[in-house]
Amino acid sequence: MKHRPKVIVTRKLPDPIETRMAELFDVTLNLADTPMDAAALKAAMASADVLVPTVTDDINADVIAAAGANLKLIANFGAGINHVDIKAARDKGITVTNTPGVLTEDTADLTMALLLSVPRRLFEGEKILRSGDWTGWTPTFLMGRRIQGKRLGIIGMGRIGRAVARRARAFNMAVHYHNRTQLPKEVEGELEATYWADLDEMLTRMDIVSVNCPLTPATNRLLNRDRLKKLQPHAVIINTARGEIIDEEALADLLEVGRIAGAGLDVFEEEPEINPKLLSLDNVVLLPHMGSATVEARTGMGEKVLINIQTFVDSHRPPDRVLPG
Ligand code: 8YV
Repeated sequence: MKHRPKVIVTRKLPDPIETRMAELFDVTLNLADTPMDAAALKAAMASADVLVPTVTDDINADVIAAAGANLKLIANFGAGINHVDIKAARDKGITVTNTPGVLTEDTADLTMALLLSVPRRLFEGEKILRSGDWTGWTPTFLMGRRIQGKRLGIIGMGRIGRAVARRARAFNMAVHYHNRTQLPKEVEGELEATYWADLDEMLTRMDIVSVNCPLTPATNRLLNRDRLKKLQPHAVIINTARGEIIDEEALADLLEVGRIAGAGLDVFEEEPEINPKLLSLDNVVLLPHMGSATVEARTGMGEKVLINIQTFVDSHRPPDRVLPG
């Protein structure tokens, strides 16, 4: 690849990252931050050497087919790469990279924030206070549920799942997990985590469930209506991974009738659309996909994008190469 590759960035990135990109590459930035539609993405793929997309860009097989002969790298800004057709990219000889590791702790923090907010009814309290309806302390006002001693079932024990487990141990929760593969015994021991090979069995026993796995064909709607019904009525579900992993309509139905006690959601099936049923419920806390929204994480993600592009330009293997699953 040429020394100063033509790089097209689909969204506005943190200023220091954009400045460094301009120093290193022949870069086209999106300072207005207007989302690019399929036609704009195809035009970018046709003319660039490197595309830097985000979760808001659907880099499907059709968009990849529009790639010009020079397009050799898709350097995603973000860890999740479910919005990129990795196989289509590989078939066309395009390398795909992502930005894992630098957003782990912040996403785990946000998971814990939701995990605390829902059982302790923080947003209901906030709402009442701001609406001027608070008439003062009473012994039975806004009673929630204790966190300590509860069973947390983590679905997906990668970097983020493990970071959530460490935090949960500090809150004296009992950590359980379901994962494609069981963790090495020493890691399990360190996290004091109990493995469930069978997700259904784990779900029936948990007080709180946290979704921390990537979205793949295998995890799409992993928590379908039948599985959600396996949860105990007092259970709370937290999702900071991808909306598509849960059947959102089924979740909203079950929350509405009190068949599931509560939910804390940072991600949704049709972002930025939110199921209106969810919006009307008091037992859910909803956030606008902000798990990695810290200056530190977003800068770290940008730095990873820079390193991935530069190593690729220098004919080395980029550190965060994603392989087709
Ligand atoms: C990012 C995320 O904000 O990294 C991910 O997978 O979901 C978020 O942290 C987003 O993906 C940026 O593209």
